[in-house]
Amino acid sequence: MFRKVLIANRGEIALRIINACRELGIRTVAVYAEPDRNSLHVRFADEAICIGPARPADSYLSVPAVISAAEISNVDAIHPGYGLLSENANFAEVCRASNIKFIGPPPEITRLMGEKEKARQAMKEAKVPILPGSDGVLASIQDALETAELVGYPVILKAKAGGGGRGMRIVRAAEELPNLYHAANTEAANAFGNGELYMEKFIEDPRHIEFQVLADEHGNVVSLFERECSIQRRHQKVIEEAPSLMVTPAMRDEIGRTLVRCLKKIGYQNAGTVEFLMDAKGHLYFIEMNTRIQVEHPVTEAITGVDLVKAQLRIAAGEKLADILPKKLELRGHSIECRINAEHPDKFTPSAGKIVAFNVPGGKGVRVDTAQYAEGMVPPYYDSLIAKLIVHGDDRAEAIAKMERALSQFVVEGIDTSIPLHQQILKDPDFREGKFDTGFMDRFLAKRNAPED
Ligand code: MV4
Repeated sequence: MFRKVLIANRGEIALRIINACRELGIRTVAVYAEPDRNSLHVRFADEAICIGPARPADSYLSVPAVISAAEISNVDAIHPGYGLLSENANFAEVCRASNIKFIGPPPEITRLMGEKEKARQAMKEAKVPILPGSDGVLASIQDALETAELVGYPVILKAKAGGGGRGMRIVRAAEELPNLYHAANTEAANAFGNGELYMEKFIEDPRHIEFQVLADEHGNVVSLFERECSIQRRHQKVIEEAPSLMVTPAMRDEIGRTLVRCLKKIGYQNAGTVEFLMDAKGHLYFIEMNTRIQVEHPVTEAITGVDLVKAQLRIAAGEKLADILPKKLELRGHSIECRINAEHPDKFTPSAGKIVAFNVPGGKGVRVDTAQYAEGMVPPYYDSLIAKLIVHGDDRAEAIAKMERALSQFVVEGIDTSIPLHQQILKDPDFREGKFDTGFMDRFLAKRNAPED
């Protein structure tokens, strides 16, 4: 096992990784930007190194700053968490060249999955269901028009180098296509330095369902079932749960087996998430793969009992899945996560400043992942996520009841938070009945903000 690991992240995920290392007997090195000097990840790591000023490009996103800290502290490995450098293949390559283990897949795999159209073709070859669309990138507007005729409108143009909703255009008719192609092409070229586009059949208001996988460095792969993340606003997830109400045991098994076969073939390593869209008929289609630990990983931990961050560390240290996981993975109960953001619950404006009161709920089946505390500061420079509230019940109804109880006991004073928003969503009849898709938040906010009576 590693002797010492550097955590190239901040906030709740940095603390989450420190906790896993501590329990495995691994020493930890935190890195931090100046505004984070009083953060808990700095306090609870064995060592902490300031790597620069507030601006992420000059601190948490700076490859030289992070690598220098790793060299100075003489670590064996770096855990990147999520966001920041976690899906930067160049960073993983620099780690390799510096003889530091990057805790994640090899850079070649990260690069493959970052090229969305290549990932799509790799999944297609392994019989993972994909949406009808282009074979490879589109060569021209003419090519796009011909492909769209074959696929049938509406279609969606996506950037090969994109992901997460940036640089996409929905095309509903041929006459709109040239302008939208141009717009997507220009936007992608500016945002990602690569304007190449591909096309898929557009699914109206899909559900977003993702499968968690683990792969060791000896060719073994397992599926840890799915999470449903359809409660999103502007591509930011708000509430996640596991399992999905819409995935039957037969589908879970079928997709799981197919992914295991596919990822063995690709040579995948460490933790990963395979994203699917579900159409109104309940069919699942691959859209992209994330090569990192995700924010919502705790709902999978709740229903499987597996510590995914410990698994990442043990896999990266060369252990086999058979020695890490229980003999038979079983899905138990139902888990829900609410993302608590430092933002106004109605206006969604960010809310930075000093937290004056902070009470975290507890009790059976309640977990809070946070690096915040009373008198702590929420700096204005970073992501607004300040805590994740995760519950685990015997079934979905119990999970909802637990979440409502826990939210009512979660006190954050001094800044605005999304706690009241979560309380409103949990009361919504469609949410409670599981009748939702990625259009839920827009409908919910329209109802809430302009009630008929
Ligand atoms: C789609 C789609 C409909 N059809 N692709 C948005 C983020 C990126 N990961 C993929 N996205 C979408 N791709 C096809 N062919 C609709 C979305 C989409 C979406 C997907 C998941 C969760 C929320 C979403 C919100 C709007 C659009």
